[in-house]
Amino acid sequence: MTETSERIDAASAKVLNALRLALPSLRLLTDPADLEHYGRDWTRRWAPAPLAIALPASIEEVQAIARWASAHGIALVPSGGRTGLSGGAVAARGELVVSFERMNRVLDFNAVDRTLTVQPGIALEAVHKAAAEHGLIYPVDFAARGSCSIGGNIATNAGGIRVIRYGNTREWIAGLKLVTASGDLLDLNRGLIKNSSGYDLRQLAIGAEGTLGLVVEATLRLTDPPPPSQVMLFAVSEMAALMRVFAACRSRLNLSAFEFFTDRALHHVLAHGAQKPFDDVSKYYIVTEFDAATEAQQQAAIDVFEQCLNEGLVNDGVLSQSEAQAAALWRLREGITESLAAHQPYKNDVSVRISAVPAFLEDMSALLAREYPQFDVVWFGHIGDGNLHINVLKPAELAAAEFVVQCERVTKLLSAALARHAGSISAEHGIGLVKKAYLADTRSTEEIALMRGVRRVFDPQGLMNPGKLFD
Ligand code: 2HG
Ligand code: ZN
Repeated sequence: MTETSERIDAASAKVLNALRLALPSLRLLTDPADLEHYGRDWTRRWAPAPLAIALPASIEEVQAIARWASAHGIALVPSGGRTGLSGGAVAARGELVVSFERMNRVLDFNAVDRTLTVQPGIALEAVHKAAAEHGLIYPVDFAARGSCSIGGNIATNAGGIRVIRYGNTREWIAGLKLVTASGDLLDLNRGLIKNSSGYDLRQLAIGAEGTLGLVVEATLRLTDPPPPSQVMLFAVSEMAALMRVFAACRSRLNLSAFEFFTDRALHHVLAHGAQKPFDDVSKYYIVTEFDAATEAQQQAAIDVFEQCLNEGLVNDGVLSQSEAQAAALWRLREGITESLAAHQPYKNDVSVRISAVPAFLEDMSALLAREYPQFDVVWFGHIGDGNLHINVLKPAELAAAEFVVQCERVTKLLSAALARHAGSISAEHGIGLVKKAYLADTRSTEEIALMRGVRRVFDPQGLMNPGKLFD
């Protein structure tokens, strides 16, 4: 060990001792295996190097941690399920990771307000279960439901597969408790439906990626379960047909999801154990879910399929006849991320207005074909919301760093295309560390200056998840 690293270690030990003294009951982890485990998210691009991991059990402990951090100039990285895809939960620069793993309970259900108050570390799936126990639903949903946490969903304003009907996470947050950098506790909106009393700091904190404070409690709005539904899978040959199928479906069916993926995505998900839906291969596939409570609604789905077939928009289709069949069709879409993970994919998560999707798709496919001739490029996503995911797979023989350099060059071009189509470089995964360099392409200089200003007001020392969103 060099003299400098010994000095750093001694300084770290001293600040950690100050934390132990201030909070003797706080659980702190410093084992290398824990630092590695809690210091990263699903991006796997940065080597984790946190100072330590704190596992607070109460809001008071989180407040004390924030006060200690501010006194000693230590950066804090909030941590939930660490399923993020943008590096938002990465701790690679001696930060203290604040894991909400122990703050994972349901605190309250209010039947009149139809709200569920939870701690930030609760998994999305546990929220779904808790809502179901009261005959209600929390409608935000996506494939990582079992491992992602509500705190992380709030930090990124998570979207998912039912945004088309229910909107993003921000629509469902009735109240938030936030611990600021100074250790103050803000009780924001307190479950109110109507509140016209100035700036909505709750909404500011949603999607702020932990840069404005630590979410320590959330009151979630719940709603009635949807009517029975069916799932239909379409096989489509032409890119230009995708949004025409969307228009046909939307005009006749009450949609709760409209998702797409390409033949490359199907190839990987089948290789990962999913069931083949059709004998023939098509270039594109659509998975759509819609209300099918009545015979008329079920017939409408068949009519839409026939109409699309007659107009030459689709080649084939499957309509689920049971929950098991619906789940098998969903697996083709929801299993994609996992099926690609071994290929160390470089991910884009972009959006444009729904009306701009056809023109953007044209531009994007030309750009990707031109710039990535040598790579396996997999597209899929929430096309009914204008949100596309692009996963570029790393060839086994290419070094990870070189692969990222190549993908970043193309992302710059993609970002310029998004600017032309008035889109966003991140639809639902957040900016984190991964997309900082592109933020200015789809947010104006004035907006970014104001965002930085807001951040300074909340966190003058810049200790709350620094380096995420912007430097
Ligand atoms: C999804 O829609 C997730 O499945 C993950 O947002 C997307 O892996 C991805 O790029
Ligand atoms: Zn998604």
